[in-house]
Amino acid sequence: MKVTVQVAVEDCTGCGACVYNCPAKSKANPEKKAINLAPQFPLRETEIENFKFFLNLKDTGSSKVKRSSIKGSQLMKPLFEFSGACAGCGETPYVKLLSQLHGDHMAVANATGCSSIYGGNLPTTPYAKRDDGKGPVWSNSLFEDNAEFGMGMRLAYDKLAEEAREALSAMASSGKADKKLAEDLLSAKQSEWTEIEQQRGRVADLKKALSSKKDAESAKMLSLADHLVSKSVWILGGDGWAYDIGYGGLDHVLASGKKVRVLVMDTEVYSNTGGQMSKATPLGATAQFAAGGKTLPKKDRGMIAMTYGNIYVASVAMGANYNQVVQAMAEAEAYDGPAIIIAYAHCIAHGIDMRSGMNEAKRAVAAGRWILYRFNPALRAQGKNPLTIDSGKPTLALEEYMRGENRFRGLMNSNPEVAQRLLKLAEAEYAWRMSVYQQLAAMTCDVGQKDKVAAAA
Ligand SMILES: Cc1ncc(C[n+]2csc(CCOP(=O)(O)OP(=O)(O)O)c2C)c(N)n1
Ligand code: SF4
Ligand code: SF4
Repeated sequence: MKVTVQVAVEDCTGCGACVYNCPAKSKANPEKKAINLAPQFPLRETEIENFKFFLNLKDTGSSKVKRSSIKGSQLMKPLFEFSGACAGCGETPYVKLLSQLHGDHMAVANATGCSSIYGGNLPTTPYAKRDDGKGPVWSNSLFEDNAEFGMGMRLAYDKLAEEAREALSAMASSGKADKKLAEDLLSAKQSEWTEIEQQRGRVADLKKALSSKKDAESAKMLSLADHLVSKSVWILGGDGWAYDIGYGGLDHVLASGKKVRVLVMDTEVYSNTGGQMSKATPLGATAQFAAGGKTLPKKDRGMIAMTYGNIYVASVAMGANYNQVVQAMAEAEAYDGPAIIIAYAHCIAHGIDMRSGMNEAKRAVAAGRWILYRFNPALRAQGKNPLTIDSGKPTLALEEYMRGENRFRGLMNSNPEVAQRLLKLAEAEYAWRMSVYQQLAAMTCDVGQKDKVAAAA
């Protein structure tokens, strides 16, 4: 397969991330890559035309690719584009990927924070739609109640789907709707995106049949028909929301057992208000309100969610393992219950060269500071250990990693004694945390659940 990457040159922020991360170098001149930065003029003139041509290409991606793979997902049209985030932001790649995987039937509840600002720079929006008009719906709620806001969306969708199903059953029984079509609509599996597309086809058939009818029952069914297609509610926000201000509500919503998915973009500070310390700020980092370096460890948000046992939990870092992020987003979507993904997101507040943000994520994982894992309760029911650790043993000294980011290095320069003490505490903390996770992942989990779960079904 041949692929062309077409840059929307008028919207390129010049962040340089694509060039930095591009693995394809010219043999003759390693400085030259498959994608390179150059002054906008005169390139802009020709590239505007090329981009117009690109936009007019028919989108054939969805039927031919395996969406839940790295390559397949990247051939899907992003339904999140041209946001107002900082150049090279570490949050937006997660939202873009999510929109490629599930955007066509996704409803987003967005906590206030950077993601609500770049995600809702009204009157424009970076959220987009497919050629057939399908795309994410999005709304923003308060910093302190966004999980509850998403839960409200879930309950509303569930209620509308229930009403639609009841109305269709009644019409099929009274002969006002085609029995076979109604049966297919009511029994359709919709866990795979291909199944969702098939259901859309059936809904279109139903709507066509109803459109010529004038009675009130048909009109009601017509207004409810789209709710026969399953909707995926994704609750998005930053660490300030998920670890601190919205924590109680988020815990409540996760404990409800409802099918909601949560994506925490963890920049480890309150980014949107200038980088204040949150409970996600790592030990030894400086931030606003932690000018002398944070002396306490990062809250383990994922571990808290795992203690419930029935919540899908993943910890991911795109720059360290792209595949694992795609896998986690696909598994969270497929899981029949609540799910939370905690995603490492680099940010201008970290004091790094933003071109290299993906590499910083890789370094955080290599230093053992960020563990990649997936906890899938579906495995528990099979007597298997639900926890899979996706990152290996640390290969990078913590001190070396810390020297690479201003948020740690600042303290190393200004107060080396305190920095050394915090470094030792951090080394102990990460070794302990890794050991706990490894032991949990090695546990024997077959204690007869399989039979008990089967008996309860
Ligand atoms: C109750 C409340 N307190 C403070 C604010 C101001 N505020 C808006 S966004 C924000 C920071 C959000 O941080 P985080 O959740 O980590 O998201 P990020 O900006 O890092 O993506 C704050 C403090 C607010 N909107 N509501
Ligand atoms: S990654 Fe950055 S430099 Fe590359 S095309 Fe996108 S905005 Fe432009
Ligand atoms: S402040 Fe950080 S999280 Fe917010 S848009 Fe900028 S880089 Fe992204």
